[in-house]
Amino acid sequence: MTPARQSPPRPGRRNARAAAPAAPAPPAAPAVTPPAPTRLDLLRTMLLVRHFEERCFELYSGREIRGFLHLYTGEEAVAAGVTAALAPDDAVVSTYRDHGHALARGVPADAVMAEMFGKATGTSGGRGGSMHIFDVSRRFYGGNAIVGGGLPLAAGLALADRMRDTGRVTCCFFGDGAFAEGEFHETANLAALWRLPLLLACENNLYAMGTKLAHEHAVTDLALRAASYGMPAWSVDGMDATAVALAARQAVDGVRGGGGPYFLELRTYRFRAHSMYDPDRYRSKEEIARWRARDPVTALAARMRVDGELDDDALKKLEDLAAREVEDAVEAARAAPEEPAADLLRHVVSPAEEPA
Ligand SMILES: Cc1ncc(C[n+]2csc(CCOP(=O)(O)OP(=O)(O)O)c2C)c(N)n1
Ligand SMILES: [Mg+2]
Repeated sequence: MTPARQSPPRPGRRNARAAAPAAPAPPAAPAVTPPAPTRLDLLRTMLLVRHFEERCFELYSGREIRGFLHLYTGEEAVAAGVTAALAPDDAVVSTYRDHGHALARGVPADAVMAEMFGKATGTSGGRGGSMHIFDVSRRFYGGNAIVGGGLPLAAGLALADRMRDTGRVTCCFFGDGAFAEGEFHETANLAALWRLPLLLACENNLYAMGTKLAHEHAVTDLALRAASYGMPAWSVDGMDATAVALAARQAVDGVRGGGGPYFLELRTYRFRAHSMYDPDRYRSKEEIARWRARDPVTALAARMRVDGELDDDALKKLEDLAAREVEDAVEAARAAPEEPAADLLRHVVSPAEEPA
């Protein structure tokens, strides 16, 4: 059932006292969905994310990366498949588990790694760290430490695009835990009511920190519940990159075509603990092993082998390339400068208030 189209509110009168920064101009031509990715494209992206994440695990253990760290290992097919359906002009809003989304979106590994190290060359100048990867040039609007916090931001981006008729789509990643938050339900309702160009990409990895899906949700079929807001909603095997890419493409086409929001429940699993602080005592070794046996990277490589698209040598070359890119990023991050103390107040107070 599709709700009647309602008009979004008109922007209010501008507050004369607050000199708002000029909004970036909308694109000259409407955004167009890119061609479908090849399996090789998907594999390359997943390998880069896998190597990046596993290297971060080591660097954190060696105390070179500090602060919070939430790894994406096991969920790579989701980031690779969903971002492949997006045009460069589309927007992405992420979570605190954001490195995989950023890398798949094309944010350079160098800039992401430098952010992990807190260096000035990082995507947020080293001020954000792991949870705050941000790159406006790729319309990658973060990284957000608040569970569900990206959802209303994504609705705002989508509303702006709808009002300007740009043809652009905003994709918002969030978890099964965020689905339980008010932000999700308010965003879903308004997005459906206003027919916003929004793709809601729910990464259902079965846990919100140590809380199992069934301990948090009275009805665990998330697509069924999302559909009740009046939007197409599908459950997809999030361990299968080609299945994710296909579903994402269909959903993005539907959104771009003016169909309002679409919801994808991507059924996946994180192989590592919630964060580096989590002793991971709420899951059995057998459960983790069962999911690891469905590793999305090995699964895709195996299917490509069977179809004669990949052999051991080619896979080794791809692995080496991904490892090299990550290692170069680590070396560059180690050598990069920290922000000088003199810049401490930059972005904290308005330039007029900054001490000379
Ligand atoms: C509003 C809010 N409540 C609680 C937290 C603490 N917290 C951090 S991560 C998390 C679990 C979120 O799980 P989910 O949305 O499923 O994402 P996942 O970590 O599984 O990717 C919680 C409760 C927070 N950061 N923000
Ligand atoms: Mg979760």
